[in-house]
Amino acid sequence: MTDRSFRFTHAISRRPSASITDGLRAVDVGTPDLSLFERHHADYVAALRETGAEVVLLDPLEAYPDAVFVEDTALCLPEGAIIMRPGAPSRLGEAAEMAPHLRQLYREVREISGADAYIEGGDILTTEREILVGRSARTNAAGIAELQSLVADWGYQLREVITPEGVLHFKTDCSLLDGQTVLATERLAASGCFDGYAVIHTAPGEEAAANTIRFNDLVLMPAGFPQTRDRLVQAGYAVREIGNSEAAKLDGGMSCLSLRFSPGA
Ligand code: CIR
Repeated sequence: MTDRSFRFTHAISRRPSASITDGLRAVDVGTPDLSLFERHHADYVAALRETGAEVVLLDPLEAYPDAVFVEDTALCLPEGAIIMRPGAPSRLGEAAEMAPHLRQLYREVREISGADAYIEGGDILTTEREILVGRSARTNAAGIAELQSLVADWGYQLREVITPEGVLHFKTDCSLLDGQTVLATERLAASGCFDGYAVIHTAPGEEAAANTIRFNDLVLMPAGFPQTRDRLVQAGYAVREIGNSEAAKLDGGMSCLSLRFSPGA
């Protein structure tokens, strides 16, 4: 077994724009504060860089309030990148904004192009052995089918899983910790989608801690979830807590804020 599911040479992140106040949200729990969001984002990028990776930091995109959540625009695999078709109409144009940056780093970039195909990166979890894709309000059957056809010749077989009702993305409720271990909410793990993996559950009441990222030697997790943090530390992970209060107002977590990859690995 290799560890290519969590070892990365590169990441791409985008600074939040002033238009972040218009970002999508399921429930309005307050307007995000741009300067605090910028500070959290800077801490996040610094932590990625600390692991030795090259982080491409893109300028804010005022025209797209949710553009800071770059993860939804692409799926990055060692063999190439796939440009997504976000299911939120206000976010569709973000994918074309990301494509040129990936073309600079990858030899092969493919695109989801079907007019009725929708898929967002937040619904895709790539593990050591497979790619899990959750159907959701943002990701439909046509999007999943087109993704499958685009990655088949690279040797990938997708597994369709369920994004729990009322949860934005599949990865809102889970994240990969290493080649065989995931962090997941109990409500998601109960679906059986992680049978065969070791599962660490978020602590009761701390479901919002599930969206972390394993990035090289660090696990970045949102600050404010001490019981889940302790579970990860006890399991031996090097945890870095990052302020996430402003992204959380827009249903965002750690994975949404970057694309992580090793082109040609
Ligand atoms: C949205 O609703 O699209 C954004 N406000 C949040 C996107 C979060 N992205 C992610 O979980 N991958």
